[in-house]
Amino acid sequence: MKLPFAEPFKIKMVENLKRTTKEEREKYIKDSYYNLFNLKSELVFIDLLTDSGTGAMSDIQWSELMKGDESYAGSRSYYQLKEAIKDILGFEYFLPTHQGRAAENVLFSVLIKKGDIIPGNSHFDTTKGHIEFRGGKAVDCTIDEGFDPTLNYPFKGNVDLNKLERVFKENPIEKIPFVIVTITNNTGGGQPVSLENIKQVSALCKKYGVRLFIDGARFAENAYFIKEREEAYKNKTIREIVKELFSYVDGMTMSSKKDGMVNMGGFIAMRDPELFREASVFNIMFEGFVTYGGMNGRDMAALARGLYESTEYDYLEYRVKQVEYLGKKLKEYGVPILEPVGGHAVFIDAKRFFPHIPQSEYPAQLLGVELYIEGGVRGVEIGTILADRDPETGKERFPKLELLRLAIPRRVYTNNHMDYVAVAAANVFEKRNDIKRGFKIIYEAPIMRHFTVKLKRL
Ligand code: PLI
Repeated sequence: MKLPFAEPFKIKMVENLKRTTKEEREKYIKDSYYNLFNLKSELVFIDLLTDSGTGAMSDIQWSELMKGDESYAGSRSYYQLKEAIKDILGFEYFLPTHQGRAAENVLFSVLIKKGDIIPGNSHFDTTKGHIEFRGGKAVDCTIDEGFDPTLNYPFKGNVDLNKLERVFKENPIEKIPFVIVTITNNTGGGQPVSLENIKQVSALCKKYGVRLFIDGARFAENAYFIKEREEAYKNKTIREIVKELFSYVDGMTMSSKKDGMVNMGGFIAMRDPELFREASVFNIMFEGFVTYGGMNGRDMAALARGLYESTEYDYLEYRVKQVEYLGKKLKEYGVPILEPVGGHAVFIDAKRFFPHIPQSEYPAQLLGVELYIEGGVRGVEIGTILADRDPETGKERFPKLELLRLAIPRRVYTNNHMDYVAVAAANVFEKRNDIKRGFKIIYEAPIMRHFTVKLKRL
């Protein structure tokens, strides 16, 4: 018999979970104004809100914490991280930041002026927020295939070169400071970008003299998909793929809370010493001195090790296969999901789950609330609430995809947990026609409203 797949690690420490009843959860979520971000984590049984900063570190990473050097300037841990970034990603210069959005804040402070245009592939919400906060405009150039949740296409995160070139041609080129490609494309369903696409985007950017950056939060998962799905790279190692990919770009922003395998941290990495000097000024102002920038020495040491662990094939195979496993179970129960399944999360398609609920009543949020009540499982809405209002018109934006994301923390849950999640979702799906209405908003912030929104059942 062929040996079955098993996790390439064993568990050294456990964290107990608390069980609650359905009646209790109905009260908890009502008291939280139907906003899943307002729930205390101990009231959640399986927490799939995010894979960001929620992973389990390895024994070696924990031992790195003890070796961290907390010197204000010139910390040994900083140089350890600098070496790892050079070795794995190939960048000469880097600045640590306290997380990914802080990296965006620092880099965009250098590069974006009011009226600028920043093309990319479905910019993540903090990326779009930091662009719009500076009076810039994020233009989504994702391929059309990326917006069809039922289409099985291997690289749905790819940038459409025609759309990108149109942006270059239709605007004064000096208004386009850079292009940012997010790997994997989180907002679009954790979908990968092919190396061929990166190469072509890079060539187009060079032709027009526009810089190219990668939002690399999930670069290692993206590299796994390249190895599995892109013929030319099937015999390359993950690290060879990663090195080649970053060789085509000018720099990157990183939320180390994802493929950095740490609970907090981020960085900007780049090739250009002048950009490094300019960004250093903002890093010192917003984050901290250039050799710690908002990170503890020990966390930089754990991150250096995390970059090596996340680019190991065995780890990535386990990681992506667990996400696939949940997707397969949900499909078996008839729950409509976005396909193919992404690298870090399964996205349930709320438009097909609740076809009778209009986007103006937030069907993906409704699904999130019902799933919490059913099983104590917490996902996150990637839909109309997240899309915010148009900053110019003040009108709600109704995105093409209305999704509930079930993001799986790295090395945290077993496949028994995945079975539980799938049954909870199947139970909600069974009674979907008894759920007649969604929500209305009773409070919202002017930007990134999803974190603090208050809702009322209709
Ligand atoms: O949460 P931060 O500030 O460390 O990182 C921001 C960020 C940037 N880019 C991408 C692609 C992200 O996914 C991202 C954060 N993502 C979160 C929090 C998530 O739940 O997906």
